[in-house]
Amino acid sequence: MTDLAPQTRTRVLSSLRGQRIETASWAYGNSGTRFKVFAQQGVPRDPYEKVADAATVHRFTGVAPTVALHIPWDRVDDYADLARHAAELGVALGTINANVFQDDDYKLGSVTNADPAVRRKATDHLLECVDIMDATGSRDLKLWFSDGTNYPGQDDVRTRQDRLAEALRETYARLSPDQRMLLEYKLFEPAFYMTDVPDWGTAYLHCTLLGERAQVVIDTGHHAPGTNIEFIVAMLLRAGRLGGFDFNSRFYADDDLMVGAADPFQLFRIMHEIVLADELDRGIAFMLDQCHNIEPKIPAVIRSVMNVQEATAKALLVDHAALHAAQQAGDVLEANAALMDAYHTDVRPLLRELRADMGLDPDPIAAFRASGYHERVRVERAEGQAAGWGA
Ligand code: LRH
Ligand code: MN
Repeated sequence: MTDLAPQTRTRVLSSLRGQRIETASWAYGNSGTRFKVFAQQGVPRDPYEKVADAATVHRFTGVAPTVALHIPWDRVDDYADLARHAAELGVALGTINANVFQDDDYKLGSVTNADPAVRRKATDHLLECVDIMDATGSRDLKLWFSDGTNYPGQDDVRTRQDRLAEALRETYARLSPDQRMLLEYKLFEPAFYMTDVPDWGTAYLHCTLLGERAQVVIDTGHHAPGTNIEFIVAMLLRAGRLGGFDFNSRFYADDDLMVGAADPFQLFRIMHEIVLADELDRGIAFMLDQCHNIEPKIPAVIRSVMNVQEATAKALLVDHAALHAAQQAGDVLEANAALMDAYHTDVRPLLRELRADMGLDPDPIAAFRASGYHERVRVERAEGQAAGWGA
């Protein structure tokens, strides 16, 4: 990209070099739909092997130094030892995800259940996840609740919110000053009438009642079709409550496809709001939350990291001065053009240059394929039970 002004090139390359994208341990395991889980060869069998795959993604991309864990899918006897294993491989353990959506007791809800014993059990799991954060050194506890109802009248909406608030309050009080609670919302599924945390407004309200370190997570697959997600990004940034993203993409519902695969323009518009607010490296957790049901998993995660890099590079190329001037002048077409010019810029040569500068192969996927890593783990991991969602 020879036509970039030198200071623009320097600014964009340094921002991209400092980008941090967290991958998900469960993306390396087998996953599928209610119809079928297509097992793949070479899939990790335990959290140690999942961390090794995450470290491989970081080795070839240079910008994915942490991996999120999901409890109990990633339960181990010694979390400090797992953290040591990660450090030896050049990565660190990231966000701890609680799981109160796979236990028979949670059929009618976990922290919102009418039965106080079930609520106690669910809240104790959230507290256990904070204990794990203390052992792994993780900053963030991410909470997604599948809680909801399938039929009108099944349960009382406000009473369930009171129960949810109580569990969040007790868990928030357990956090230490350098730890955060990230509350994730989702419109529907597995509940099909009402979800107790269905949208950003509900998540935001609960966070404001808890404290500064309670922040909202935007999972890009959790909205009604047609939702303007970048508007939600702007609103939560303005309120200082945007804690992070679960990046993925979808054509219909919570498809958990590779981020940027279904709607690269939407990902660009989201990263434009982040760059415009100068919030690229100020603590927002940029996480991938995907399932690679039919495609090879590690190359899919590498491709996803590259998609986020490309959207970010394009957002960093928006001429903010021209955009602002056109907006002030009410010049609709010029303002839109300021974004579209950046979006239509082929940033792949710049990213190849960045990787070369970072001592990496400009083509991470080709480099991974040439590394023989997959062939090696396919043999090493032939025995034993491959990891999965255990649903
Ligand atoms: C729920 C969700 C949540 C996770 C799970 C793996 O759909 O997005 O973030 O806990 O996927
Ligand atoms: Mn998610």
